[in-house]
Amino acid sequence: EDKARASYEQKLKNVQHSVSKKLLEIALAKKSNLIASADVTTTQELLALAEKVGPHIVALKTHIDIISDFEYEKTIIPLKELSAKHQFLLMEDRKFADIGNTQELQFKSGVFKITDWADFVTSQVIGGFESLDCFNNVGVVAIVGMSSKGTLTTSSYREEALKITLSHPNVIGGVSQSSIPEEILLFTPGVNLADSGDGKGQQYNTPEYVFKTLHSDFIIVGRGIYKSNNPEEAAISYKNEGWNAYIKSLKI
Ligand code: BMP
Repeated sequence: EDKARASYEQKLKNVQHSVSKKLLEIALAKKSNLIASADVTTTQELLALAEKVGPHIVALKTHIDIISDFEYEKTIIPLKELSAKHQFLLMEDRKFADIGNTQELQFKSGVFKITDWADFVTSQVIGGFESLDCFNNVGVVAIVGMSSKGTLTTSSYREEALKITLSHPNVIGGVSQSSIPEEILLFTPGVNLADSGDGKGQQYNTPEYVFKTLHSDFIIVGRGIYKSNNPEEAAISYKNEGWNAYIKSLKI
C-alpha cells in the first residue's frame, strides 16, 4: 500500500551525518535525485562522463578498480576538480566485505587510496558492526539488498543488515530494493527506462516505481546513461523522471 513519504526538507532536518546533509542539499538545489554510475574503464571516459552529467547529478558513483589506466594524479585530481566545479559528490562503490582490519587497508592503502577522495563508499555489512568503524571520515552506504536475480539478501538477511545500518554512526543509508526506515537514506540501483534486465541477472525498475513504492531517496543509473548516444540528454531525462516521481510520491 502506498503512503506519502518524507520530503528531502524533512529528512534534512533529521539527518546527523554531514554527507547525508550535503546529498540532500544538492538534491534540493539541483532538483535532482540522480546518481550516475560511471562504469567505464578508462580515465578519459570517466572524466568526459563526469563533465557531461556533472551539472545534473547529486553524486557520481565509481568502480575505481575497473579503470585500466588509473593513476592518482591523472584520474583522481581532475575528477575532484569536476566534482567541485559541478557540485556533485563522489561515491566509490567498493562494496567492502571483509574484517575491519582488511577493509581499513583496502580503504586507505593500495593505489586507489579511497580514503583521500571519496565522499562516501558502499560496504557490505557481512563483517559485522565493527567492520565499519574504519570509515569514520566518509559516509557509508550499507548493502542491505541487491538488485540481481537470485541474490542471497533474503528478508531475514536484510533485517539483520538493517540493524547495523541503523545503529552505526558512519552509515548514512542503504542500497536496497525494499523500503527502509525514514531516518536513513535509501539508494536504489537497477533503474532503467528502456530495459527490464541485462541478461546477466540485473533486474530493472522504473523511477516511478522506486519513488512511489519504495520511497527511495536516490536512483542509481549506469548503462541507461553512459551507454546512451547522448549521456547528457539521458542524464537530464533520468533527472526529470526521478524528480517528478519524487514530487508525485509526496502527494499520495
Ligand atoms: P546499471 O544501471 O548499468 O545496471 O548499473 C548499476 C550499477 O549499480 C552498477 O555499478 C552495479 O555495480 C550497482 N549495483 C547494482 O546494480 N545492484 C545492487 O544491488 C548494488 C549495486 O551497487
